Amino acid sequence: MASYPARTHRATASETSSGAFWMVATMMLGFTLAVVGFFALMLWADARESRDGAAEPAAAASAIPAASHDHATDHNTALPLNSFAGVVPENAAALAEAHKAYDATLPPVPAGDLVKVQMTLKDMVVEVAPGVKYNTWAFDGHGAPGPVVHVREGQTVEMTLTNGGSIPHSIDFHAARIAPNVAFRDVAPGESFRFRFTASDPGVFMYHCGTKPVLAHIANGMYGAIVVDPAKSLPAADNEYVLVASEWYLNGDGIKAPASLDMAKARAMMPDWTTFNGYANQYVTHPLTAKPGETTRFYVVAAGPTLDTNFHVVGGLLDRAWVNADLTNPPQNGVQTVLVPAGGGAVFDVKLDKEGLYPFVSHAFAHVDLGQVGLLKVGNPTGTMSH
Ligand SMILES: [Cu+2]
Repeated sequence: MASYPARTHRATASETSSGAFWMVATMMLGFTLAVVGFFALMLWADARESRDGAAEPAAAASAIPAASHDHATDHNTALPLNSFAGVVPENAAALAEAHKAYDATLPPVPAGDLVKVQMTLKDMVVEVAPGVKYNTWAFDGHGAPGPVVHVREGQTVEMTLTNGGSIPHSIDFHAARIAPNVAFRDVAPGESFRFRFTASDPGVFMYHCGTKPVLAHIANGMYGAIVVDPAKSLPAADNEYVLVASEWYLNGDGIKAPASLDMAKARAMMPDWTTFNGYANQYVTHPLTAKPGETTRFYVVAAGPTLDTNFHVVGGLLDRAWVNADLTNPPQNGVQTVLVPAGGGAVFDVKLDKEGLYPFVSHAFAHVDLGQVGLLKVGNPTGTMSH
């Protein structure tokens, strides 16, 4: 049997001198790096100073109304960014009470094989929170979101888009299988454009303006939901509500004068308000309703423009969850929170047997803090919700 004695290593004269060489070389290299590092630091400080200097005209530019493309394509993202989160006038509670909440009720499906949808775009001021005004580019003069479109699988949608705004816009339906360069093309101000698509896939889908920069067009309120019922009906639900989640990026508090888009904050994903159906906390003041034991169906779209929504009902479970709004497969059952990605949707059934106030939220709690919370009022409970 062969044996393998342990090998020891003894430095030879030539190895010793080469070791000394490497030691000196390493020291030299270290010194060089220190010098280069120092100069790099100086250059960085210099660049930072000149960038800070450039921030002033950029801040002035942010006062330009949202309808300006120059502002939307301004790539300044200098920090710090001013937050207007939670800034409301003193009479906010009264204003919230007086606000007419966006009707979340799912409208009925029109009869016939062809569903004609007509929207006229309009530049308009809306409120995104009590007393907080914002310059939107709105689909169909509704503010944001645009109207809910409700069709059945197999129906044809004929969309007529009239641009009553001041810059080009378009409409992109996620429910459509269609060449976008044709159907989702820009429509110039004063012009109309019509296209058709067949609603071949059931679910709840986002629609939005797809004109560049899309971030600015969606952030300015150009989004909505289309619900496509499956040909084979879902289990019956007693109440059906549509919630479009989105976030707002303001260049001012919007109290004295309407705010416009702060593109730097949109890029930095630093919203001032996050909402269901365009207005912070509106269903806290004006809750959605159900009776004890009823099944309530939520069609949820996360319009973004960038942030997801983590849908959750406090005090309940999502009894049925059609994740990603895939209505062709069985739902998941009894789940707590489901991610609705930006640009995506999901359908949830919630059955609540006990009378009470049940908050529905994005469980990413910064969103709740910024306004993405509502209440489902089951029965006629007494008292208020403490959180
Ligand atoms: Cu647009």
